[in-house]
Amino acid sequence: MIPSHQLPLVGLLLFSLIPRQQCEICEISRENYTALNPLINTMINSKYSKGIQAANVLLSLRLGGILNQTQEQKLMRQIVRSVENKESSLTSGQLALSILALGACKRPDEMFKNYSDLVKQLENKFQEEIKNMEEHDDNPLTNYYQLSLDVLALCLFSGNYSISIVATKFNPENKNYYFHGQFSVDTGAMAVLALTCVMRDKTNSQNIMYKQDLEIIGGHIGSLIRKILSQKKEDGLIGNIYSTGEAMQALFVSSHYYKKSQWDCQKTRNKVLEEIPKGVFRMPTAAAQILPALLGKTYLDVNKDSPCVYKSGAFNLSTQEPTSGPPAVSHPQIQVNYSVVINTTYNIVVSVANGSVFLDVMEKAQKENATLFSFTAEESSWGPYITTVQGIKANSNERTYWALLSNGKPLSQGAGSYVVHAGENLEVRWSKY
Ligand code: CBY
Repeated sequence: MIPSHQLPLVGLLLFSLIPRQQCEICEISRENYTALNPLINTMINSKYSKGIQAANVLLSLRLGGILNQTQEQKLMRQIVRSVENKESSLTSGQLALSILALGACKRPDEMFKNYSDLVKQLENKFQEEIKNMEEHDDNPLTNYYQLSLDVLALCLFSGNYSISIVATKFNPENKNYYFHGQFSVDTGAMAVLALTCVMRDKTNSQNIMYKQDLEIIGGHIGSLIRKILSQKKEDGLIGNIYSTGEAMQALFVSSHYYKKSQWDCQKTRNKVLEEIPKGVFRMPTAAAQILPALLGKTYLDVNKDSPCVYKSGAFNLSTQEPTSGPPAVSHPQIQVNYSVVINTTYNIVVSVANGSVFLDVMEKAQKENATLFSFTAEESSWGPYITTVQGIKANSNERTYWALLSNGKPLSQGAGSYVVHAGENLEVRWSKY
């Protein structure tokens, strides 16, 4: 007889014994691999100014076993340079992603051996995130997407972290899962991957202290999966096109938390495949975040102890610049309205070349009136992130940022990639998430 209070734990143990094949994974078949060529070529042929972009790309290509050793070495060197560069201090999630990428598999001529050093650094950065939350009204230094990456990397690379802190902080009702009150699918999906790693890692542990926390964490995963599924769209996407890959990964690793009838994996996959030729994934990070799911892989497949696989022969890799890109900038000029909204609205009409992006409009406006339209941007893995306008700076302790809008609606692309249209009303608005 099992005492009733132990039943949830027994259930949890049984779940963890379910063989992985039962997971709902709908990777594309080998014959259809050519559909992935634009993604892979974008990743391989881009020039990475930032190590963090290279980390996203290396992780993705390693999970797919796509690179040859020379290409891999080039990406590794860039990442190693960025983690060793003392001046550019990485955020916790950037370091976590670098660890995942560098350690995703074991190479015979391992060129980077100081994992344990990096993992120690990550333990400290994770602690700083938690400390900041305690001191600043539950706001981390970065965000919950990055805290999830932290837990995931610590879990996969045998770092130290407190399970009870994970159980408390990752409660799905925590405000950090939401922007403007809207559940962030990207964030929830990354948290599911991290929490699932913790569950798998600790379920067989003899430590009785973990029991209660693991039950709580299991509850969090269930609830996050429900929230992710509630963001399913008619066309199969989950959240938007850029969150769908990570949502798929989360659903792959947690298939016993939902019924088969609740998610049509093929429909989601086919919609994503339809979008590839349209150039939707022409940013290397966008390509890197969608690829693993299409190959049936997840970040939980990162295995620091198994050798790297190189099967680039299965793909048609070109060394040319990716062809699908924004429409070639042609001469005709177009006019757009641009405004900065704080409490007052500052308007200007600017003309830019057809095919220009949001950032070009901001630069043109700044040139015409440096007082009203001055701004600064920082390079992120998704391209430029606008940090200040008129000297007013985004601040994560206050949850403030500069939102980008077109005709009153928030954009789902950043300033460096959104292509503007004639007559459009573009806006940067001082906002709180
Ligand atoms: N990555 C991160 O730290 C970012 C996590 C993330 C959830 C991310 C989306 C998802 C991802 N896969 O990386 C995220 N965005 C966050 C957390 C945020 C907030 C950052 C605040 C903080 N303290 O860290 C914030 C402020 C709410 C935010 N994103 C703002 C914006 C707008 C940026 C405007 C600017 N000032 O430059 C913008 C453009 C939305 C808007 N209309 O204002 C925006 N984000 C977008 C569009 C996106 C998507 C990018 C898609 C694309 N093709 O460019 C996104 C993928 C992402 C990056 N944001 Co945020 C979400 C989506 O659409 N699915 C970890 C690090 C190691 O790389």
